[in-house]
Amino acid sequence: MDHEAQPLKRSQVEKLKEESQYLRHPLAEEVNNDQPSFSESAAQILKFHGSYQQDDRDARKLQRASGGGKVYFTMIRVKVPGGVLTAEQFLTQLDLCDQLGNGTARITDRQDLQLHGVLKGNLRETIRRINEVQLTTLGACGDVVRNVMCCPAPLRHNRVREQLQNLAQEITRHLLPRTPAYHEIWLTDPDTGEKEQVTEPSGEVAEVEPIYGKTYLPRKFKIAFGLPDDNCVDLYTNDLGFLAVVENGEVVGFNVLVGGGLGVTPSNKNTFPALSQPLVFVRPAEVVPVAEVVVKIYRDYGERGDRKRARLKYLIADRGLPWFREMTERYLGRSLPDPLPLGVTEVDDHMGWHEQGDGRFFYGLNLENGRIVDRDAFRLKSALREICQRLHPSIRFTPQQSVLFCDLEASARSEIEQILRRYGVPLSEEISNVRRWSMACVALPTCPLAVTESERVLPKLIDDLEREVAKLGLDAERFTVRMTGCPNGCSRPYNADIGLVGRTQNKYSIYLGGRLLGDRLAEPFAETVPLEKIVETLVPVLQLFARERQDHETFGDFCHRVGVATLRARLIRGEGAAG
Ligand code: SRM
Ligand code: SF4
Repeated sequence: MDHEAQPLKRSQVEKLKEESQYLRHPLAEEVNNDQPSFSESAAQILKFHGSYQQDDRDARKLQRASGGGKVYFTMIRVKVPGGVLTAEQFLTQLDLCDQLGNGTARITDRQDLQLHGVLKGNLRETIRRINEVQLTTLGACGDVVRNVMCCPAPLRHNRVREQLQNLAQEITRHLLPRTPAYHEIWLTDPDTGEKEQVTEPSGEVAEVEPIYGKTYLPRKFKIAFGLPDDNCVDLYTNDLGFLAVVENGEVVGFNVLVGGGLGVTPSNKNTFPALSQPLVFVRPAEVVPVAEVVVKIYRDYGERGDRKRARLKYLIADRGLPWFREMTERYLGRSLPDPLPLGVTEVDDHMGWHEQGDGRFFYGLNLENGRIVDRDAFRLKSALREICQRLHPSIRFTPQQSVLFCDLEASARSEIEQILRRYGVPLSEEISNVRRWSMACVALPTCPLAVTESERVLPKLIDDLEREVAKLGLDAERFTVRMTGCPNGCSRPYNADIGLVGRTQNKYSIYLGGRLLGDRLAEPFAETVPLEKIVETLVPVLQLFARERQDHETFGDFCHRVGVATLRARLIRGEGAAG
């Protein structure tokens, strides 16, 4: 490590990581005690093992009134690289959410699966059973490489998707934390004494975590593989993106993009959302070594004193892209060619019925905000269970919180449709475009950082919005509506056509001018709009769009062309409503 890379000031989390002995202490001591919750230090280390300690924020008031404290539980994030899993693996997760969780699961917008409401006493069994079916939670959270995203569509008319998936799986394996602590804590029986046979790792960093070192990364790190004609992974929001260059049905290389990230801390004016920028071009064989190098530069030079400014995007903003390229080439030991002039032209959410190109079919089912639940007549969880049990499809999770049932015979179509109808689940084809392209983050009641609602209120907002959109004859339009319960940006609102960012209780900032392609940041249009006023604030903009759009112009492109500030000024003057 270069001497100028040595961090001067270190945050408390940095000290915890160092003292944890490769993510072991004090978690290992607390897992099996009879306390209902973890200490703050152990909860911090627990994140690296794929789990967050939370409490039910709806219940807080009641508990306070009855003189009780918070009732703690955990959320467990199961890592699913590229969103690929088997029906049996999926079924196991559905069993776990019923048997040891709160009866719901959630497909995330990074193709993972979350189990919610797992009590501390059930954590070991849950993680053990996840591992029993060859899935892991290791590194699903924490300051490491998170789930690697990749287009999930099983399109087999050429090798492109398979090549991307293979690389996503390879990078995942290569950059997985290697600490034995995970196995020791979750997968070793504490009663058999087998645990004692596991030796404490020596102080030799190279032996335990050759890539991460003993303090891991300064912050989370996100990687995705995308295609110019299908940016379904929202490539530009990742710390590191690989944009495929395709020739004659083969991936011949990638533009390497660096420095995407969306989290904002409004009290810190020095934080901002950023889209990644092209750095170099690499051949497929160089993807893994270059990813390792980028991770190592970030490890060595990323901010370790202030966690709010620790993401790669700030290192690149502070030092500049030329510096980052020079470092990449220095760490790699050779120079790399310039990136090709390449952008993205399309996004496919892969919903509905498709031929795979190998005689089989896949069906993309849109799950509203990824939440898997049985609620009254809407019995999505039961429907998913029955589809998996009867048809044994391969499963893929999408970066839009939805699911693909893959490798099906043509005859499966009517069976899937019948099952969905029987359980009151709308088919993707029956869902409006507005809903289909919407996403909400989790927010209340489990997310500790939420300042307001998101997942629980977006469906009703979409009901209202889809009516207005239909009235304007815009129902065939595709545009993204993404809502969060705080400015951290988990549903990626800052590059959406319409971004709704929770700012304080029941109030949201509205962002406009991003777009479905995901390659442009949105701009603030209105501040602290009450939830019930959001649709009426948007309608005049949609009216202007309906009247003034140019040929094939999308909503986001219209807002961007006219200018978000101009739109605001025109609406203040009362334009829009008068058709
Ligand atoms: Fe996120 C923190 C949920 C994708 C930016 N995110 C959280 C936590 C863990 C809250 C916490 O730290 O205690 C949320 C747990 C809620 C709960 O109760 O389950 C949470 N984030 C989610 C998920 C489940 C949202 C979803 O509806 O799908 C997504 C899980 C993805 C996964 O499987 O790994 C999720 N989060 C994202 C994304 C989008 C993406 O990665 O494509 C972003 C923006 C991109 C980025 O990273 O910049 C994102 N989450 C954040 C941030 C802001 C980070 C920053 O740089 O400032 C936080 C806060 C933090 O880390 O301190 C956060
Ligand atoms: Fe929680 Fe905020 Fe992320 Fe929503 S955006 S899940 S409220 S951290």
